[in-house]
Amino acid sequence: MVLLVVVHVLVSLLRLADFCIPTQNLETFGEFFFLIKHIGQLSVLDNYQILVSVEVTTTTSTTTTTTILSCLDSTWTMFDRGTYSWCMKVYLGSFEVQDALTQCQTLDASAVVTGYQNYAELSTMMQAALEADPTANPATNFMVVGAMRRPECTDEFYTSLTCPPLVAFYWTDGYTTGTDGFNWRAGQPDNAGTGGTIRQMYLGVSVMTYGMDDTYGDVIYPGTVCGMLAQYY
Ligand SMILES: [Ca+2]
Repeated sequence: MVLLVVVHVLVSLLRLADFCIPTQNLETFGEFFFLIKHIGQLSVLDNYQILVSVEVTTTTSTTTTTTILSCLDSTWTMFDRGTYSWCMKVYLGSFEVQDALTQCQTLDASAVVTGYQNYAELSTMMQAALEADPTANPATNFMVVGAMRRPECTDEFYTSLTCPPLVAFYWTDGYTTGTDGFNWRAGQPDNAGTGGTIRQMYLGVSVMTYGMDDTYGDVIYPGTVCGMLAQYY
C-alpha cells in the first residue's frame, strides 16, 4: 500500500514537471523504476515524447490574362500610326456615298469611313478592295473615302489659289491627319457642277489607279473602307 502511494506521488510529480511520459503504458514497476533511474537523461525521456508537426500549405491560384493590341478580328488590317494603331477593313455593298458612315457602323459602333495617313495605307487597302470583289469592273470600282470638301471651298475649283487640291478637302474620321494620303486623279477635284446648286462635296478613290475624285452625295458606290482604333483585346 505504501509503495502504491509512493508511485502515485512520483507519477504526479512527473506530470507537474510537464514531462510527456505515457505513464499509463508503464506496465510494470520495473519499467517505472527504470524510468525514474534515468529521469535526468533526456535520451531516455525522448523515447516517450511524441512530437506532432502539422504543416499547413496554402496554395494561391493567380489567373493572368494577356491582352495584345489588335483589330476587332483578322478581317481588319492594322497600321502603325506612331502614337496609335489604326485598323481598316474593306466594306462592299451598294449605297450612296453619303451613307457610307452608316454602313461602317454596322461593323462596329466606333467604326468610321477611313481616311489615309499615307500612300502606303491607300495602296494597301485599294489592293484589298480590288481582291475582295474580282467580278467588279476595276475601271468603275471606286471606294468612298472618309473626307469632305471644306465649307469655305464649296465653290472652288482645283486650280483655286485659296482651295487647291491638298487644301480643299479634310479627313472626317477624326484621326487621320496631313495630306500625304490624298492622291488626286489628273484634273481633280474638279467640283463638277460649280456654279449650280449641287457641289461635289464627297470623295471616292479608284481601286485600279488609287486616284481620287470628288463626287456628289447621291452617287451609288460599290463599297468603302472602314476604320477604327486598334484596341487591347
Ligand atoms: Ca470630280
